[in-house]
Amino acid sequence: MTHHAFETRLRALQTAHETLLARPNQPEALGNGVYVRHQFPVLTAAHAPLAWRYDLHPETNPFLMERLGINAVLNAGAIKWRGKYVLVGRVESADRKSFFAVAESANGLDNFRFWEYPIVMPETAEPDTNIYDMRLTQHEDGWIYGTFCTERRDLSASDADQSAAVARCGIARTKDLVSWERLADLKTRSAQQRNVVLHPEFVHGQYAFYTRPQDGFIEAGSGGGIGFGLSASIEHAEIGEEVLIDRKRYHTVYEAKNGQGPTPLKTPLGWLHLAHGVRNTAAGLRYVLYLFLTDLHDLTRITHKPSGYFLAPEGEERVGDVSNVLFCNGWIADDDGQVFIYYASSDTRVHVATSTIEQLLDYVQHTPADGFSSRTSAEAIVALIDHNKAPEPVAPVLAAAGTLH
Ligand code: M1P
Repeated sequence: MTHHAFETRLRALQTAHETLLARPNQPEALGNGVYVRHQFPVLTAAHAPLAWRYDLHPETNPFLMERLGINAVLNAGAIKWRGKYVLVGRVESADRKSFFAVAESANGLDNFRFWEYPIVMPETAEPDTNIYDMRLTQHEDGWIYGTFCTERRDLSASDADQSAAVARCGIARTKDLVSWERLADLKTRSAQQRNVVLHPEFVHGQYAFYTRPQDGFIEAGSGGGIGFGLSASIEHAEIGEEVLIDRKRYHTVYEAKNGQGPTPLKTPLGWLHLAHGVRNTAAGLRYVLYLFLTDLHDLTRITHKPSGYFLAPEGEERVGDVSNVLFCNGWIADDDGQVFIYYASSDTRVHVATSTIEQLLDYVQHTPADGFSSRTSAEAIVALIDHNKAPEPVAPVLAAAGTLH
């Protein structure tokens, strides 16, 4: 390639990249009144800076070819930080390994730009093979914590089995999102853990964790659902007793397994949780997102849980490396009540949907709970039809169907 051709190709790459990053992200037209999706993903593999992927020197890369491919950007933790909307994305290289990288935007909707360098996470004495899905918690102790999955090969597996893995919860903390202090992995009685989230406040003077005990790497098995436990130490976090707060259940959207999403949001009515629920289908696992509310003082008590999903894969969200998946481990609530929900689709890209605390609380309070049968689903619709027929509806909509878990 001539010097001129190299320069022309470089300018074209830079223009395409800048056009992608700078494109405005419009809200969808109508929505469902609960949240508003936005037109474009906020982070994709193509958002990765050119300097991460290309050797930009004509002498060492005469064809200006991509040297290090990025496969996907997904499952991002989120935090409002120094006035910016900040995501810690799971960036997956072409070699399948994930790492974390910070991207920020001024408005939370578009123009997300990665910081110059990705995070090189310090390790424990037992090196990680793969790390992913960071939840960010601004804890009242003054630190920002990242809890994430650390995956290592299952050393008890035979040589023939190169897929067997052990998932544990890694913990790191920071004050600036640049320099991270790695702490010991969380210890629990479960063989494996994924989707572990640190609660932002002390509970009975201890650190509180949402957990997801599981028997195997993929199957939650007897793990049962989203758990909760306390640890006196964060440097050597260890949970003795795990209480199950949200169980998987037959013929629901969280029949096969579920997992806590981001750090719950404190509201006047309770702690608002976003979680993912998984069920099996002939086409494989389907991951959707759902909401529930727990008591402000008893964090193990669910007070409201709408039936079914809150957000499910739609349109292009349905297709990707692991199709039919929505996953969310980051949301941001602004002081004015605006909520930015950063969800990933099909393990490939990150999107944003916006709502408000007021709308989300209305949704969790007034959507009927699951009656766990076809009959109760039909009855909930009949109650709504009858309510809509009344000339002057005065009773709260759907009150007849009940809202308590
Ligand atoms: O592939 C879908 C998701 O699968 C896992 O989630 P869970 O532990 O609930 O099954 C995670 O690996 C997650 O990263 C991934 O998006």
